[in-house]
Amino acid sequence: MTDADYMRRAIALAWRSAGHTRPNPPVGAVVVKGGKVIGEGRHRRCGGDHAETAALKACKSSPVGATVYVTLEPCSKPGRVGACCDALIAAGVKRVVWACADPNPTNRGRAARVLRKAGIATAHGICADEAAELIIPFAKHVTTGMPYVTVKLAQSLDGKICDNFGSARWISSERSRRTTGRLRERVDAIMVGAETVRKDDPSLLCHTRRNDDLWRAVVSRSGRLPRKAQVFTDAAKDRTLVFRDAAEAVRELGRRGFMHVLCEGGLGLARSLAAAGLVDEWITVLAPIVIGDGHLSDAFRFPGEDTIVVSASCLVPSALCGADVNGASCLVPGALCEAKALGIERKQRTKHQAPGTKHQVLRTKHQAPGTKH
Ligand code: AOF
Ligand code: ZN
Repeated sequence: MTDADYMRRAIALAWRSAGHTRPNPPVGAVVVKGGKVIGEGRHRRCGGDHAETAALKACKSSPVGATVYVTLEPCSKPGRVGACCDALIAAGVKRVVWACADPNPTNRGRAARVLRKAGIATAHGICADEAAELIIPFAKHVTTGMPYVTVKLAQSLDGKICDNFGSARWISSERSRRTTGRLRERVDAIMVGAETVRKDDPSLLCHTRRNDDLWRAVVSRSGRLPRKAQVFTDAAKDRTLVFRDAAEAVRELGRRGFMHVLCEGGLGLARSLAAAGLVDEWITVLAPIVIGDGHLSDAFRFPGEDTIVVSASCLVPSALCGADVNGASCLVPGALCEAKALGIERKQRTKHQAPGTKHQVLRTKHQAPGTKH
């Protein structure tokens, strides 16, 4: 077993906490001695033990002289709980290995100095990219106070947005539903527009996670919403918030410590978020059907007119990518991008060509860094 093998174990542990730790990061740790794992742990919720402390407490034998693998740079300043560097020093470990630096300015870049001063060997950067994926929402929130916003919308091959759950249900496959369900597992709140609540009355909960910390946010300009809707009457009704304005909703969720917000429709809400520059990640569920009602449709048209969706699979955890077989839908990860950055001239567009269609993107001279087609 190598350092990377143990670190991957710690990363896997940390993923189990994703969606449950706000405003703290999901973190995992493994304690190894004599080539054996003697303890492992993860940060389960804010206010609870940090991963290192949980792993040290779980040790089956003495951690003196052990190596500790942790997905994030250990904290060195006490917060709600004591500093992990102090706990590691007190436990008598010999070496501490972490994957990526803590983006929190309070702790960032301090652990190596603190631990080395206490005679503990350190190493970092092991599986750094994989571990950084874990904390993308935390990193944004802790540095800006704003949540990381993922928009997920379903569309047909002819770019017809299927922005209500009723129609999305018949176009998306079992597998794509499972994959997007996995997305609900790791977010802090799910946001929808009022129309979605009126038309589809979704629960917006997740069947494969503990839902006691998953919130729902409904954006309704009028505030007129059906009082009998599931989000206002089910067991989780105390975790439903109503906002009048999309941008204000995102800001307020950030203030309340929400790190990752998933917008699941409708198109109007997605447009408002895009117009306010608040979309960090865009996932299209592409259903292998043509709805075709005579219009070339709206899937690629966004506020400002020069904003389009580009596919960029590097922007989302690789676990979320993947195409279905046998005619089922696939997920197309992407982001919003200025058309100009792709070298697309607006005047090139004809009436019958939606901006950002594959055809046009392929003709462009300059591609945005990191985009894949
Ligand atoms: C770690 N291991 O498991 C976590 C860390 O308020 P506190 O005391 O919980 O501290 C929160 C900060 O500690 C958080 O912003 C981040 O910098 C770090 N979180 N650090 O070494 C952990 N959860
Ligand atoms: Zn800590």
